[in-house]
Amino acid sequence: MQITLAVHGMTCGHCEKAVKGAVEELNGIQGVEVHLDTNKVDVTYDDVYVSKEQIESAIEEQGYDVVS
Ligand SMILES: [Cu+2]
Repeated sequence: MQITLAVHGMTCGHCEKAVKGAVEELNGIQGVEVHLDTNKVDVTYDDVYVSKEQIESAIEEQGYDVVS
């Protein structure tokens, strides 16, 4: 599975690391790419192990808003 999430509130390299790290800690994540310029996060994952909802929650727990 490959999804692109729109995430509000990411402004710098620290935010990028926080989001990337939180998502990478989940099971079944194959790749995470954060695009600060477009506020997008690309996630590649195996949906046997992790759901889109869990990925969104992990990002929100870091204090960022997932808007799509
Ligand atoms: Cu930041």
